[in-house]
Amino acid sequence: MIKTVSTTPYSDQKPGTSGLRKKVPVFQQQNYAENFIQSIFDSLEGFAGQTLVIGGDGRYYNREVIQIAIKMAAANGFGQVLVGRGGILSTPAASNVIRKHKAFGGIILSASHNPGGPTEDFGIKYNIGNGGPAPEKITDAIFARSKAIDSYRIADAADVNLDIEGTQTIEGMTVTVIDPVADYAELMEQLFDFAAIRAMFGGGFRVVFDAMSAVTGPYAKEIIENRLGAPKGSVLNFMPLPDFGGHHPDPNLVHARALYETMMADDAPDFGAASDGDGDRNLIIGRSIFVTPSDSLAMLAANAHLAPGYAKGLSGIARSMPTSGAADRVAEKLGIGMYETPTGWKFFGNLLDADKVTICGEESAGTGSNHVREKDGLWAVLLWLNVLAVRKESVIDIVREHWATYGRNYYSRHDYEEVDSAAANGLMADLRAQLADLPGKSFGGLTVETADDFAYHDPIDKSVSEHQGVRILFAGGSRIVFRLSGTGTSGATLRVYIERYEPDAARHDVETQTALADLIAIADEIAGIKSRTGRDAPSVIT
Ligand code: G16
Repeated sequence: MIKTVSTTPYSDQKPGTSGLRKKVPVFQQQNYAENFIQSIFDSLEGFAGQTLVIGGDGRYYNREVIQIAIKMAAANGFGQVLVGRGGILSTPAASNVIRKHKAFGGIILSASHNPGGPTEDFGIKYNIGNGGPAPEKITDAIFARSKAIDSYRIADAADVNLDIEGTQTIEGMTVTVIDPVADYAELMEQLFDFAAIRAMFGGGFRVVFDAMSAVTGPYAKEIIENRLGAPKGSVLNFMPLPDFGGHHPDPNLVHARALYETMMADDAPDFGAASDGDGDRNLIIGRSIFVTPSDSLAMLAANAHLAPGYAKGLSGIARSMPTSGAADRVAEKLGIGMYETPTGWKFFGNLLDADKVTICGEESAGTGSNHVREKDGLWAVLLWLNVLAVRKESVIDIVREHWATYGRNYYSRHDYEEVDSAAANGLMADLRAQLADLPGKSFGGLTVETADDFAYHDPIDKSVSEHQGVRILFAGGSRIVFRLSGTGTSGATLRVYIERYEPDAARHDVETQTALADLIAIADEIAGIKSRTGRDAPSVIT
């Protein structure tokens, strides 16, 4: 039986950088998830009888919302739901399933790298038929609908058994529980030279992958250990846990500290990597060298042709605005297009669909390509492994040679988390007010060349996205960017991105924070970070 249930709107269901992210107790309010899911369906047209993909990163509340989403999909007229066994689908795997099975779209339940558990974070996002995050015109429509919604539709049916692969039926809609790993592993085998990587592992190359008790565990076990033959135990923390073992499943130097220390030790493995809650981010560490996400994008772009899936070269590269300019130099050398987009993977979708770009990346540990429409943690790991297997050099040698060829973009991001929202908004407003006066001013020997609030003009659909971050560019190529995160769930997170370009190879060995010290001081001088936030130091430095 299909029920129509009366409801009242919530005012806070505005999707952020990547879907709606809130604390679990917020999602547990009466009809909260239902309202948002109905608002998604009400903002779409033409899905009657079509396929919807549903899956999540396995965090606390995943199974409950999956049952709700399946029953609502049935009541709203979808013809079929494909759902990952156990309710599991990594974000890139969901993107692949949507594309491969020509689904109308997908609902992915995740709060990415944010912690999970009864009082931690949860999230819902909608992906369109190309497999990518819904563009702003859809997320804006969802938000508008969520403020006016007065009822939702749901099938009054028993829960679907998510743990057995196969087909069940709800109100005439087919629900197929699929192996969450199979389609994705098959795609990776098409893109990369598994035989070469297998041979490298057979020759004693040591890899360690930390799945951080999150969704990539089953994928990494199957691909890295079973198919590529790395020794059992190469994949750590491979059981997805609802609370990620109490940790932040965030692959950075703070939350993946143990991996970092392993990789800095005298007897370190050759290659270390980690992924996040939903499997779309990556951390790459070679023996005694951390590769920043911005550098990793540039290095993967420069070497991608060594993998079979990219042998014919790249059509172009895209990066988010705060990501360092390292990839720009690669694009220039390759003679291909370079696109600078706002933060958020959704902005890459049009460029990928139009084949303007093949590889995209963000400073926030995201790299990916046209194989799906999401960033993809394991993909980045496998591309690195493929490059290492072909070049037969160490990570540190590849990094050093890259810097020697292109110059080094020293880069760091300073996050001030859970700052008072009014203070953070005030800081940004004051920065915007200073923009016109900054050009020509000097700060400790560095002169501001230009300063603006980044606006993106999408070259494909001509949409304009404004207020995407304050950029202060100095003569000589150094840069400071300020923006507020769109993924936090309490207070505001101020992100300060600091970059300096150093062409001289003799100066490529300076410790990053030291190399950026003058710019870090200037950032505080211009924005008054310490006085406004009351913080002496960032909460996280990446
Ligand atoms: C999401 C988006 C990314 C973005 C990141 C950080 O990643 O998909 O495109 O770069 O958030 O965004 P913000 O700086 O606004 O917090 P994820 O891995 O959290 O889904």
